[in-house]
Amino acid sequence: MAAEVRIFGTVISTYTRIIEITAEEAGLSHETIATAANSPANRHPFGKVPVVEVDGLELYESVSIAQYIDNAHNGGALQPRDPAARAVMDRWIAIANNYLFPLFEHGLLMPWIMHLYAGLPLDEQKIARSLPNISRALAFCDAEIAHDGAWSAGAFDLADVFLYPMLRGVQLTPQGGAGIAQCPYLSAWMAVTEQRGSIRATRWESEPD
Ligand SMILES: N[C@@H](CCC(=O)N[C@@H](CS)C(=O)NCC(=O)O)C(=O)O
Repeated sequence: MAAEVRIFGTVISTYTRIIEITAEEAGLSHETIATAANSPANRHPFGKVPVVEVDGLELYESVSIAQYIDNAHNGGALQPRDPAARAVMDRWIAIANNYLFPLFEHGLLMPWIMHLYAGLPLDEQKIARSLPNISRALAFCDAEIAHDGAWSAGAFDLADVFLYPMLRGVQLTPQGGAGIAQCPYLSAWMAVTEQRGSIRATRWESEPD
């Protein structure tokens, strides 16, 4: 029988995992169909992944997909009802999508992915150029958690769903792992979050147990 959520995306993609986590949280079966971002098979109009089939709908853009799954199948449990808490969650998802992901992806993750999976030499100069900004971003997250809990102050919500895979990808690189280790509040949040069932169930193959 086909899974309830069909996710067309690359297997080690941050955004594919965001949707996998959301489906797990909603108790929906899901399968990921390997689809390269810029391939003819990909139906995203801007060549991104994932594209998702659920309830006879074809959805793209992860905020929209995650909110749909949570609203339609999880009673909105991953979205605070209180307007102020909702604004905090939305702000952190925007920070994750607009600032953190591009910084991490281009400056650190892609150089490592191209090295490990495409056999190219590691672009150490690009990483070195990006590290100061990445360190500042990690320190910002750490200070925000220390100050008022930031996105982690309330119950587990969509901000956690978006931020964990982004930060986990960073943590799995030598430079990112060292950077996060210097951020005690961020490290503590990661250690707690990685124990959650939906996070454990969606671990990348490359992740150690
Ligand atoms: N705005 C998109 C972003 C998705 C995205 O950037 N996905 C990455 C993979 S994690 C991608 O498609 N990268 C390929 C590329 O940019 O060419 C969403 O929210 O779904």
